[in-house]
Amino acid sequence: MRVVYFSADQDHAAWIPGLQAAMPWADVQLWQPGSALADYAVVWKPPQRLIDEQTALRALLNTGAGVDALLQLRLPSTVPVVRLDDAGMSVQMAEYVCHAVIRHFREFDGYEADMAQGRWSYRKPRSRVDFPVGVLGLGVLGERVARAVAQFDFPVNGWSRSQKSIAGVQCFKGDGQLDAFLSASRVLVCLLPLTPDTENLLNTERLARLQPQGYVINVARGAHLVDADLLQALDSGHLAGATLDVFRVEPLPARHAFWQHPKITLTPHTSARTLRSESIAQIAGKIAALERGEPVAGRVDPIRGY
Ligand code: NDP
Ligand code: OXD
Repeated sequence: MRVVYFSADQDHAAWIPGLQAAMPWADVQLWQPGSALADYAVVWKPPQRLIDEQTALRALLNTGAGVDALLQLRLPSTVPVVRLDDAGMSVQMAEYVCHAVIRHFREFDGYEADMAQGRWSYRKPRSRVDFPVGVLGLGVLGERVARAVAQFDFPVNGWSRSQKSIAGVQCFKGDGQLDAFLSASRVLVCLLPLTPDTENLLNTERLARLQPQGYVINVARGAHLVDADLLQALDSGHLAGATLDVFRVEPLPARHAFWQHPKITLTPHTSARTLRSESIAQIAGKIAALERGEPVAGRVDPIRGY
């Protein structure tokens, strides 16, 4: 069996030996224009040329959870697309989001600023019932995040396409319940896949539905959020702040207004990293299962876009 690997930004010198060791039965090669036909392609943001040339693929395996970049390409409808599911990312997301929620709720950013000025001062304790957290997307990552936040006794809401039932989380579903979900939430966490239905979802109208002094945490994709609408909601005082890990253009352009905004905390798309050894083990397991004709988790539905 032949497997080709290509990534726009991962270190192929580490991935290829790792994939080869996990699949001793396969010949794993870096994809280059003109590479021999393979049975499987393991990819992150591949060029259209890889898809066009590799006409014998039995599956495309995405080395990330989000498939928005891959689904931009013209893909043959007969080749299944399989994404990473979890592979060590959900615990990282839970850490990141809990950290951002607690930092805001406990005003640790304010304490850091005070202490840096040599000021020893206390803030009035706030009540967590006044900080309901809404998680957009209750999939592999969103559900883990919602459960983790609920462990700190915050009221937690979740929104997904299909109805969910998660202990400690009030679950809303579909477009018809989005407004009710937003008005029940003060802190909003985005963990949706980027699809035509979710692009630009976080606009002026939706942000205005959040409770006053709302807070936005975007860890999904930059294009879920309308940048100018977030800035306006922050500057009008309706929103108290935002923590952003993902951006429409990455790296975030040097002149972007987010860099200097006093109410915005930035990180460089690092909330949940692809962990190489976990991901390779999962991908090798999925290829073996596909070869045996068994179903695999993380199979993407190209019509719904995730
Ligand atoms: P999943 O596919 O497991 O979950 C997606 C969730 O979103 C599901 O609950 C789904 O609903 C819901 N959803 C999708 N479309 C809609 C819609 N139109 N209306 C309402 N709900 C919708 O994905 P993951 O949890 O694994 O990953 C989520 C995203 O996180 C990825 O797509 C990626 O963009 C991002 N990500 C970011 C990383 C980072 O470092 N910043 C790292 C990894 C991922 P239902 O359950 O009903 O289908
Ligand atoms: C992913 C990501 O989708 O890293 O896995 O953003």
